[in-house]
Amino acid sequence: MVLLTRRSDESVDPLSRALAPPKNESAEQRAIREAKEAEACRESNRIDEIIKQEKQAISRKKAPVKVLMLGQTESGKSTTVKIFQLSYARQAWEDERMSWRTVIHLNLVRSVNTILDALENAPEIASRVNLLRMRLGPLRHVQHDLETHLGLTEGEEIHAASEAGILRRPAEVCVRSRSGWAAALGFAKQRARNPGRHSLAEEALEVILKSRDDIAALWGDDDVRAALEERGVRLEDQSGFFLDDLYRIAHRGYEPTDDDVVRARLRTMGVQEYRFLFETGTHAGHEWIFYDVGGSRTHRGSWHPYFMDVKAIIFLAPISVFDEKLEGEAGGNRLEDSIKFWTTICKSKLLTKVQLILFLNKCDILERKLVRGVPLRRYIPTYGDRANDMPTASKYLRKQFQEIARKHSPEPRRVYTYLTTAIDTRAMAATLGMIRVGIVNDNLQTAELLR
Ligand SMILES: Nc1nc2c(ncn2[C@@H]2O[C@H](COP(=O)(O)OP(=O)(O)OP(=O)(O)O)[C@@H](O)[C@H]2O)c(=O)[nH]1
Ligand SMILES: [Mg+2]
Repeated sequence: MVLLTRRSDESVDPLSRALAPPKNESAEQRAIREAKEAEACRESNRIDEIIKQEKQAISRKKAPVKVLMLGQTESGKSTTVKIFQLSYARQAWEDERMSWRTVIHLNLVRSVNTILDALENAPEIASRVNLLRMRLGPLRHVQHDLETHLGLTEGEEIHAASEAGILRRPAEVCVRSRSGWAAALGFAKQRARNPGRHSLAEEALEVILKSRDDIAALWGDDDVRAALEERGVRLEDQSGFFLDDLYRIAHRGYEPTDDDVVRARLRTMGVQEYRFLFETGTHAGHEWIFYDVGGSRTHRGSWHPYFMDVKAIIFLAPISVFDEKLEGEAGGNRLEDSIKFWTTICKSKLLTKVQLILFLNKCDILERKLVRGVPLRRYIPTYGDRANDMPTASKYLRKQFQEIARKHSPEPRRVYTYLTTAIDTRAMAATLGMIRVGIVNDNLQTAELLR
């Protein structure tokens, strides 16, 4: 019996014994001891919490933040990714700057060829304009040469890119590599190193330089402007419009500015991936991956695999397109197409946990159209007698998009909506800055409040 008792004493954990209250402890001593123990416990919990948060931060750092850009073609997806690059991957931006030169020259030539196309069946134009048209004929070849220089021949890509277009709109230059526009621009660089190919781009530039005054005369001609107006061709509102910067851009020493690069048009084909690694700041070491998809309807099927793993979707709906038709034979209203697409995304059960960010884009063009007096209600009868101005129209459209999300989402969810002009570099960078913090912290509500 004695032996058993002794064994039992020995089996007591030495730590517990050390922590056990002293024998003969007074009530006062006990109260002091318990208070100290409680304080120690609180401190320990606090340290545990800090360690847990640090662990979470580390694992968050390791897992890249994936963002999917969605929206119809020309909605501004690639432009938004460019602004992100401009803001947070400055080195890559600088490395690519000069490669955009050829794309911008091509954009310029494309605008001229659009005018020439529009004038083809314009018997009313004066003989001086006809003369200009003949003199500018070689720019058709220049377009082809620049497309070749950028790795686009008359193959499948061009065919897919042109897809009829608005009337006989010239084919757009496009990029279809998974590694983004860098690949197409890299292709241009590679060709520049090859003397034979290099001369192709240089020769194209020489023709543009020789045609400069004729281009200026064509674009400045009142009859030409009237003919374009009559045919509903508004080049200023089209992508990659550089005619107003002709003498600055058509120049041997031309270096694209940040704004030029943002405004340059390079159509996306397929799905491209852009990786950004933050080098400094609170998010140093953090990697972001943007999936930028080609928005034309023929490409929408290829997006699904990218839905799975993304933290956020930035959906761009260009709200200026209320009076525009879809490209190609499908026809239909472009705003309606955007709304249908938005509805599909809101309905998706796969995406209920993904943060949805909506950019109602191209507000600058919308405002210009409304100021010109293009009536919104002609295209959207439910707009009724509301004022045909920017504050009323943007509020109305915002409400419609939000209402779709409310009605069609499988679960109640918050959609973070912004009125944007993606080519307004500064404002867009500020918006993306807020969103970036919101996405990382799963707290877009704060980002919204910061507006
Ligand atoms: N005026 C104006 N132009 C814009 C705006 N956002 C984009 N653009 C221009 O519109 C054109 C098309 O933009 P992108 O970003 O290439 O469009 P996208 O959605 O990537 O198009 P796809 O690659 O065909 O799917 C570019 O020339 C942009 O500079 C905007 O808010 N206002
Ligand atoms: Mg694109």
